[in-house]
Amino acid sequence: MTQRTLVLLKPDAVRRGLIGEIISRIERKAGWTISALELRTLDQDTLEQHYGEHKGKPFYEPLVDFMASGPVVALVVEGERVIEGLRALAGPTDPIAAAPGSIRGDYGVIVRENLIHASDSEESAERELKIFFPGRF
Ligand code: IDP
Repeated sequence: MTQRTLVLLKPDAVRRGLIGEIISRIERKAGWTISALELRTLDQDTLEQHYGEHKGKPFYEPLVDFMASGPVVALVVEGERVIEGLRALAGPTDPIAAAPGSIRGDYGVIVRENLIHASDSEESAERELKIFFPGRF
């Protein structure tokens, strides 16, 4: 089952110099391919589209501020069961609950600055690819 997913290396990952480390973990998974990759600073409109489901929650405003606080790396990754696989590689939302060996488990402490976003379903992936790479996928 070949899929595509949208991955963001969040501003904390970029600031901490973890781009290479995280991308190398993705590249090492056999058969997965990076089909787009770009460093960019996200604007409010893009973030509102991306995180709209969380609007109104107490963590929404600080999350958007954090996500706009510096550049992110946006990637499209393609391959066998890549949606589920990247969520497993990232680990759960709370880095303290994430197992060592996962990206969040190895590098994260606080929930907001948890290094990486990866689409959580085929529907989310389709929606997010259109936001970040319109007309390309
Ligand atoms: P996910 O990124 O693991 O899919 P979501 O529930 O979609 O998690 O939340 C989106 C992002 O919002 C998280 O990755 C994290 O950065 C932030 N976030 C979620 N819940 C909290 C919270 O309770 N406090 C602070 N930040 C949160």
